[in-house]
Amino acid sequence: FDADNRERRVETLWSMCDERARMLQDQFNVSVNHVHALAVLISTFHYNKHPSAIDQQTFAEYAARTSFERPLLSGVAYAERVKNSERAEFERQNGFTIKTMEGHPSPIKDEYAPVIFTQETLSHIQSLDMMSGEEDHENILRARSTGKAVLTNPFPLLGSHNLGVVLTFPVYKSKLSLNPTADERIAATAGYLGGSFDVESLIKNLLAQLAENQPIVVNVYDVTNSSDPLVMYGTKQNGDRSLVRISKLDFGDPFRKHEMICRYLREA
Ligand code: WA2
Repeated sequence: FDADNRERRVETLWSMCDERARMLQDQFNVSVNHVHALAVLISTFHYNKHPSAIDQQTFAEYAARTSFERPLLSGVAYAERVKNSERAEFERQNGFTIKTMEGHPSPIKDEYAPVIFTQETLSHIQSLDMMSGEEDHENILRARSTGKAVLTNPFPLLGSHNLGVVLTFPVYKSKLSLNPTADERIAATAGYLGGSFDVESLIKNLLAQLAENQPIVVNVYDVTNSSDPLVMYGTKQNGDRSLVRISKLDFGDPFRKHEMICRYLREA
C-alpha cells in the first residue's frame, strides 16, 4: 500500500471531517441566532407591551412557522421567573400548579422557572419548573448572570430520552442598565427562552445527507473537562483506529469546548 494512496486517504478524511464539522457548526449557530431573536420577541411583545401580545397559542404558532430557521432544535419554550412570594398569584392566574421535572407538584423553593409558552413539540414541559432539573438549573443561573447564550453538557432530554443539549437565553425586564453587573442582571431577570438540540437524531440526519461512498465514523464530544470527554454524538464503532482527524467545533458558548473526531469505517 503505497505512500501516494496513503496521503490521499489522509487528505480525504481531513476534508470530509472538516466539512461535516463546518456544516454542524453553521446549522448550530443559525439555530442559536434565531433563538436569540425569539428572546427579543418575548421581551418586546410580552413584557414591553401592555397588555402582552403573546399567549401560548400565539407563541406556538409563531414557533412552528419559524422552525425552519432552527434546523437542529427539536423545539423552543419560554420559562418565566417566579419568586416564591409570587407563586400563589402566578398559579391562580395561569390555572396550573408549578411542577417538578418528574411531574409532581413543586415543593416550596425560593424561586421557580415554570414553562408558560411552548412550541407544540415541547408541550410535555409546559408548567414544569426548569430549575428542578440539574442541567437546566445550571444553564439558567449562568445565562442570567452573564446575559449570554449558554449550553448544557449532553444529557438525556425529557420525553425523548435522546441525548441532547439545552440552549438558554435570559430575558430581562426593561429596567436593565447599560453596563449591568452580574447582580443587576440577576435582579432584572424576567425569564428564560430556550430550546433543545436533539443531537442524537438531528445530527444523524445532517450527516446522512452528506453520506459518501467512503463511509466514516463521526463522533462529537463535549471536551470542556479535557480529562473527562463526554459523548455528545456517535456510537462506539471502532473503525480504522490507525487514522484519525479531529476537527474544531465552536458552538458559541465560551465556557464549553467541543470537537468532532472522524475515522474511516473500513481499513484501507
Ligand atoms: N427543553 C426540552 N427538553 C428538555 C429540557 C428543555 N429545557 N430539559 C430537559 N429536557 C425553556 O432554559 C429555558 C428548555 C429550557 C428552557
